[in-house]
Amino acid sequence: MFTKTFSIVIGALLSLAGVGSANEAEPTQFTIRLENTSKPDAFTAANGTKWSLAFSPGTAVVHTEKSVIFTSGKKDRGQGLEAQSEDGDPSTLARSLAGAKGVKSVTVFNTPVNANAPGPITPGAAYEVTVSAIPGDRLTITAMMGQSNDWFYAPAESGIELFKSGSAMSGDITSQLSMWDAGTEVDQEPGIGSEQGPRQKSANTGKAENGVVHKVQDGKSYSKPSEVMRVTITPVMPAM
Ligand SMILES: [Ca+2]
Ligand SMILES: [Ca+2]
Repeated sequence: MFTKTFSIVIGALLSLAGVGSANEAEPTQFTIRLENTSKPDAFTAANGTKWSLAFSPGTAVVHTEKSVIFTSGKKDRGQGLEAQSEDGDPSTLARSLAGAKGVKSVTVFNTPVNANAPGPITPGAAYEVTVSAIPGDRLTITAMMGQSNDWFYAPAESGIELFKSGSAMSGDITSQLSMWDAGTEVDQEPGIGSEQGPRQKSANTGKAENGVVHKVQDGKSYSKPSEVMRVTITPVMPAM
């Protein structure tokens, strides 16, 4: 009697394990929302000019390897992070990353929610993008700090874990982002620099920096993602 019960229990456990692994092989879809929570004219330059913060189009990259886009303390790899950070143009970066080792997908986001055309997100506006992933996958998103020479928002180079102990991540992930300097263009004062995104005469204009990718930690609110943006991730339940 005991033996029979035992084998029934084992059989049930085995079939549960089978169901579990089938579910794990099924990718989870995630909606990522990046919202500009800053206020219009929130910032004042040294010369008294008021300016608003905007974030550029960017990439949402699902990857398995760490450091697929940059390495902190090393020079930019020349794969498009420069155009992302200086001009708010993620297209070259997206092309370089597509099919790269350890990269599973690259999705460009460039059109704000409820807008008809690509453009930056101004205060109150948001981008939304959907990616799919399985346990073990990581997420990196990139977007330019639009009033800078070469600053971009991204998580640490290892990316954000999309699953914890097999469960899909959900909620506010803003605290996992930082603001980085790509080390490719010499910085001017944010919001008024003549060679910055909104004011430069054409793309890729400005004094070359020949520096390394590094975090910007100047104490300003726009350098702290949680003070100027909200990034949330929501697993989308599969249709039954
Ligand atoms: Ca710089
Ligand atoms: Ca520039």
